[in-house]
Amino acid sequence: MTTRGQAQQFDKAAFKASVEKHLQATYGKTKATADARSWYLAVGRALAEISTGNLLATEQHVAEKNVRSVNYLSLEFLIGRLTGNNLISLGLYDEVSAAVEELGLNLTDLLEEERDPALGNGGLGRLAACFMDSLAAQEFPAVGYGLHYEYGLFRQSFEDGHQVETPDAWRGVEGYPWEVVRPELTQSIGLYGHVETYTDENGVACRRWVPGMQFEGVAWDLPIVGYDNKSVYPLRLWECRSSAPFNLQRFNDGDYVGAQYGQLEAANVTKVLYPNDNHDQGKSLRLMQQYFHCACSIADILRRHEAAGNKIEDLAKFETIQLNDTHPTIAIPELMRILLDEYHLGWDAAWAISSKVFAYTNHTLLPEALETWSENLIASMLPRHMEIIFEINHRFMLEVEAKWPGDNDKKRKLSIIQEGPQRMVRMANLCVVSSYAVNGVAALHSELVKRDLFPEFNELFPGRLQNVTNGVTPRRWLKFCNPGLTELVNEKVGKDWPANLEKLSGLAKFADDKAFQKRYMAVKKDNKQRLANWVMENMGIELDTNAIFDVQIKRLHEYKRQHLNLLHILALYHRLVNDPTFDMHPRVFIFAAKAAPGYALAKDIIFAINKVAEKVNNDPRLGGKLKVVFVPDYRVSLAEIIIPAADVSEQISTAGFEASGTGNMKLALNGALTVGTMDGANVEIREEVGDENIYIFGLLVDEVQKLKQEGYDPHRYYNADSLLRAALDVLETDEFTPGNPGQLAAIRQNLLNGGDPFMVLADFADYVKAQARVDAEYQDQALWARKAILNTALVGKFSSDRSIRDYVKNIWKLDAVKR
Ligand code: 26Y
Repeated sequence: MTTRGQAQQFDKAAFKASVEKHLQATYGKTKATADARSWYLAVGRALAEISTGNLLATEQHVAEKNVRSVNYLSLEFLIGRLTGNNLISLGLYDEVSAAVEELGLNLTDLLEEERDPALGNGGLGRLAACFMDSLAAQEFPAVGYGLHYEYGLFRQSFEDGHQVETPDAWRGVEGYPWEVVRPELTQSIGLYGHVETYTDENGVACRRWVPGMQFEGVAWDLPIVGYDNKSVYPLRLWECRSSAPFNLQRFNDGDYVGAQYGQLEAANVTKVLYPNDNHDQGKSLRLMQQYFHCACSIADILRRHEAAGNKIEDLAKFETIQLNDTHPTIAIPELMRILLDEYHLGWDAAWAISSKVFAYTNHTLLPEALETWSENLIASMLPRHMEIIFEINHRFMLEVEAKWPGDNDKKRKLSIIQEGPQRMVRMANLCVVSSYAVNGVAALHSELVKRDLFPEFNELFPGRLQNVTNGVTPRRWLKFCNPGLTELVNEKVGKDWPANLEKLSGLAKFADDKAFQKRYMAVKKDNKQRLANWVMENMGIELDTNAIFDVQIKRLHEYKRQHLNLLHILALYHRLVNDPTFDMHPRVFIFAAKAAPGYALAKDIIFAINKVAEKVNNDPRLGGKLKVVFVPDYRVSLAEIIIPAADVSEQISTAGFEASGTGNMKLALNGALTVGTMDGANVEIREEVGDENIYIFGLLVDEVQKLKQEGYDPHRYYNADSLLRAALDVLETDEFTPGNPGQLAAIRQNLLNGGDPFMVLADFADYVKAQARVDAEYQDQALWARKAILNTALVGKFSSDRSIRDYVKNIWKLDAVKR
């Protein structure tokens, strides 16, 4: 990795001195007492000094230019480790590597000391991180706004095959070296209380909120370092603290312990990331988190706007706010409240601003993931916001009446308020009504948003519903995680592909070049060896790098169908043991996934895969043909090892359920061939790489929907397919849980008697066929190499730089500001 034109000036002696200074002054260690962790911290701090300087300078530069910015609001930013990535963006990887070597250290080892900041669950949070990277790389002015959780996503281990969760104190005792606290940006945030009417100095009756509780929001900035440029943007994370050390009144009344309650409660607000992915639970503390996040962020946006000397009427000219799913929806009534009650604008003036500021990204069609909050909860926690939501809805209902006079079904369906024993606020409806743009995250998904989720909104607001296909940052997901392939690619297409991923298409002409194929496959083999070493060291399982490395890495969810993968493994196992005519190329099935702690079936699936792994990995009858590895504690830094080592990428969701997927893009970029359904971005990956370079199987969206309507019967498939029967029935035995039959039966129960909600059985036979094609074609190494090379070459579209340019052009309308 070499230095490029825009790279940071680097003074090695000064850098070493800075590291040694931090080792002592910041972390209290001498060279004699320092361990690897303290050295990593000191190196991190020394680097952060550079990026913080650039962050403050960029902030000032952007403010002086007074240009339009995007504010990306997200409850999750799954950024992963920053040190290695920032070194690449700064163009200092080799320089710092040499500098730390002179201190007697190895950079690769030091980087392993960093804990992953796991401030997100999965795809949605990781997308936010890739987007920040691409905004900075292309210098589109941006601020990321999130929460400074004390504990990130739980850490996962296995005990006798069962998932065990432990807290993730990602900052450690010493704090995270890359973050900088910004006390001057502190915000004061209210909750609860009541709304009152008062008369202003002009004799006008006004409404205002009198909160019953006050919190403080403290800003922590993480630097998002622009690749090959001098811009650094803030990822601003809010930490909740109690405003006063205690409630003075109660303290004076002698209630010392009660007086500290505020503090205890405030400490809870940003204590921990909710670990649910695509499943709404409606917990009141979560609403508190959402409001705290939005109130701090909106106040900070308005602070910047005013500091630049801009008028409030011009807010939409200078600021746009992207809502990452509905999680920050409460920002909408919060901005309206401030415009109405603090700036004293009339409703129409306030709405004219607000409705041009917000844009909303939808990430899911799953009904259980669409957020609703009870009116009672909102009214008690945020009484003024509830009034404003009612007013937005009232005016919207008039629009619906004008469009479809007398049609009460339409009103019921579109209303922001869902009627029932408990009235509920539909956050997605509030978003669509209040945003100037709404987008899905892949072409198919966006079509389904228009056709199935919001058809009437699409009629009412033509052009509002759009598509922006997701992408991933090529810096982290190729250049940083796959140095071997990076070197090959540099040689063939030049070194500017990390900022221009379409340039990878220049590789296509080498797809049939035998020498290139050999080198490409040699890189893959090295990467497989690196993963095999990791698995040996951490799990004690030996892997043969001649085997096909087949990976499924993503959250554990029924719709993602890890159990379909499992049934295929059971089918292979059954054949290897019982069918002497059956043979296959050795294959290693690699899983990594966390299950939401309350999601019983997801945990059952993890347990089943672990139990099958135990048996299969030690069964001498299989001659080492089949290995199953469930890697614990899936996280960004593990993905960085697994993805470059993958031959096969499992993207096997039921068609219509995976909005996009982004792991599919990372894996294809690193030369894994996709086995996938026509779902999410798989459809577009197929379009790019061509049908012969991907293994597509399974029902199409319309077939899934039709089958469901006609009455889907899983028994039909069970009765017709003896291999499927064998795979399912073995789950009732004690084959994998000796002495304890039935421990894996819940999965079979769900599929056969639970109605198989995600049509696993319907897709089983076609999946097995697709996998047989993988097996056959892998044996022809030249053919496989060609396909893998073409995958790397042809997925340039899936750079998050392109996604961001789509947002900029079609939604945000920003100009780049070069530093
Ligand atoms: C309501 C709450 C419990 C909730 C929390 C997290 C709901 C959803 C989520 C997370 C959703 C998520 O990660 N969605 C994924 O977003 C990716 C980025 O767009 C998509 O690639 C992926 O298909 C989608 O499942």
